Amino acid sequence: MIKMQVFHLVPFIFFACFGLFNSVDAQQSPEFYNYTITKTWNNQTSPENAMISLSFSLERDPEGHRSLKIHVQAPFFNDPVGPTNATDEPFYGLWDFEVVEAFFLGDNDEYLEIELAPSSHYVLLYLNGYRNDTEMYLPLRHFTAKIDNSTTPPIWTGEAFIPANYFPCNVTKFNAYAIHKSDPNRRYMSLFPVAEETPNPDFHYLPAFESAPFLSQIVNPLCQTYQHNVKTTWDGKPSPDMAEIFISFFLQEETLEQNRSVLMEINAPFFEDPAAPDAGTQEPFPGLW
Ligand SMILES: *[C@@H]1O[C@H](CO)[C@@H](O)[C@H](O)[C@H]1NC(C)=O
Ligand SMILES: *[C@@H]1O[C@H](CO)[C@@H](O)[C@H](O)[C@H]1NC(C)=O
Ligand SMILES: *[C@@H]1O[C@H](CO)[C@@H](O)[C@H](O)[C@H]1NC(C)=O
Ligand SMILES: *[C@@H]1O[C@H](CO)[C@@H](O)[C@H](O)[C@H]1NC(C)=O
Ligand SMILES: *[C@@H]1O[C@H](CO)[C@@H](O)[C@H](O)[C@H]1NC(C)=O
Ligand SMILES: *[C@@H]1O[C@H](CO)[C@@H](O)[C@H](O)[C@H]1NC(C)=O
Ligand SMILES: CC(=O)N[C@H]1CO[C@H](CO)[C@@H](O)[C@@H]1O
Repeated sequence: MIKMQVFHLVPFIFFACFGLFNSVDAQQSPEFYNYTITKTWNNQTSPENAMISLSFSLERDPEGHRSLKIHVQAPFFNDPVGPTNATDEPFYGLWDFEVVEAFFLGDNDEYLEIELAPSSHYVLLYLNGYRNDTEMYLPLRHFTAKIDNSTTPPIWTGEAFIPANYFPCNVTKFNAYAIHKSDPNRRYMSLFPVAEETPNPDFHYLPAFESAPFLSQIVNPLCQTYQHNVKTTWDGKPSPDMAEIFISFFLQEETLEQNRSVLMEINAPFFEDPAAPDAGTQEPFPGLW
């Protein structure tokens, strides 16, 4: 009888996993979602007539990880001059330099803050509620920036792949920004600005964020769960013990440390009948059924 239940479960788990991987592997040619920042944070025309173009597309990074690709094109002020620190590590405090930023808001006021600089520095923060940093050093493996001094004004372009598993669940709104020049001419620009009479710039002001159709395509695989419960015997009859077994699958995207896998979580009544085998748990146990 116990063996029957095992046979019943094995194909079920197999098909569930098969479905998960299939849905993830579908890759379409990318569509671009383009935006241009032209206003200051409080809805004024930029004194420099600065235009910052952002283009988003859902693409896999060079290592095959699902990502949001961000392409930036912006005037290069070289004011303030960028930092000289190494560019392969997050630069906490990059907002004090020349930067272009994008913030993505999801469930429970969780949001991802992305800052990219012409000097190839970056910083990515994850926040849980208004200005509540919970991650400040998220690594970005694929970001390149280029400066072109041959144009007037000079421009910089940048291309970053933001891993899908960095985003909050249910990304519904976003905003984008640019900061350049030095005090007293420091400029704070916003894609979705606030009203003119607002006293101070605050890029974390979440009510200014707006929705966009592409945001629903940013799916963090860690947010996807598949739940099933088993409450019948192998032949479809109700369990004589009223037993109900809950099985959840969490699709894990590959990380730096781990290949892609399915996390399976089980919640079941514990009968202790028969008693557990008297053997170590470090090795597979043939005959567990
Ligand atoms: C959107 O941006 C992409 C990448 O920068 C560019 O190739 C494309 O021409 C832009 N599309 C439109 C309609 O401007
Ligand atoms: C940049 O380099 C300076 C000088 O070495 C150091 O004091 C500073 O902490 C570095 N900043 C960051 C954000 O790593
Ligand atoms: C900030 O985030 C932490 C960690 O997620 C959470 O426990 C805390 O309640 C948050 N604080 C506020 C003020 O939202
Ligand atoms: C562009 O000009 C700035 C100074 O204005 C200089 O620091 C930088 O190296 C130049 N970059 C290139 C690619 O020529
Ligand atoms: C910004 O200005 C435009 C008109 O130029 C207006 O339609 C819009 O409502 C303003 N936005 C805010 C947030 O005040
Ligand atoms: C991930 O997969 C690669 C290629 O199959 C393998 O070489 C590597 O050992 C795996 N890493 C882990 C942590 O399982
Ligand atoms: C409101 C909403 O869209 N909720 C969704 C959030 O994300 C989870 C996991 O992807 C979905 O199951 C919810 O429907």
